[in-house]
Amino acid sequence: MSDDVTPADNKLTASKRRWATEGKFLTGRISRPEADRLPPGQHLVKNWPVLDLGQQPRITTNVWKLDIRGLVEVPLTLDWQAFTTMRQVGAVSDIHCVTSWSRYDNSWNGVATRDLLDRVKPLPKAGHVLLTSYDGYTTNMPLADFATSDAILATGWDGAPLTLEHGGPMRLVVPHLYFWKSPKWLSRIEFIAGDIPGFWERNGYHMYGDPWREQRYSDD
Ligand SMILES: Nc1nc2c(c(=O)[nH]1)N[C@H]1C(S)=C(S)[C@@H](COP(=O)(O)O)O[C@H]1N2
Ligand SMILES: [Mo]
Repeated sequence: MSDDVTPADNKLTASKRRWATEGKFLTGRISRPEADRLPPGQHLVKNWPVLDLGQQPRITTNVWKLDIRGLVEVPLTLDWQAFTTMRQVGAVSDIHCVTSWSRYDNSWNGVATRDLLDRVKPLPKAGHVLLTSYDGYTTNMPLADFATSDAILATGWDGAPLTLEHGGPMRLVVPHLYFWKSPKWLSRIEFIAGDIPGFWERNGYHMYGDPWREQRYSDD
């Protein structure tokens, strides 16, 4: 009997530790009744609006690369072949845009941020990530948020390759933050110690951007 208990306990302890780490930085990740699925001030749309700085960089997969730099043990540059041969996962999540639309049940596929983190091994002093895209867009977030279990480096949506207008060939999706924190056409992930504001964060948006606390603008 006790032989069965010990491994199970270890597994449970590991899970609990992981849940505690995730929960530490997050609100809105506890399960909610369906009626509370829409964050305050949001309305539901069925279409999928396109929002960006107006320039959609056309990066073909033969020249595409992703740079992972900064406070990591193993800096990496991945080309399309190397990236798409990493373990592929699916994730279904809701989109909440700061301009007040939300879209439910988006089905993504790609590489889990956790699998990337396992490869590059962030150093203990890495507290945040600064993300840069092929159109010059930048955004920032705590490492703990980048590392959530449903955050995905997405190459597909709804069973098809992600379209250019929505960030193809690859975008990040971090569903528990407003959608401006999900950079399209991602090209670089830099691990940094302290938080550095990205494009919208320097232009009046909130540094963190939790839809459940309506963290839309920086003076909130
Ligand atoms: N590279 C890049 N990523 C970006 C943006 C951008 O301008 N450039 N806009 C952000 C904003 S404000 C939103 S709401 C979403 C929109 O994504 P969508 O066009 O796929 O709906 O992308 C985010 N990621
Ligand atoms: Mo947005």
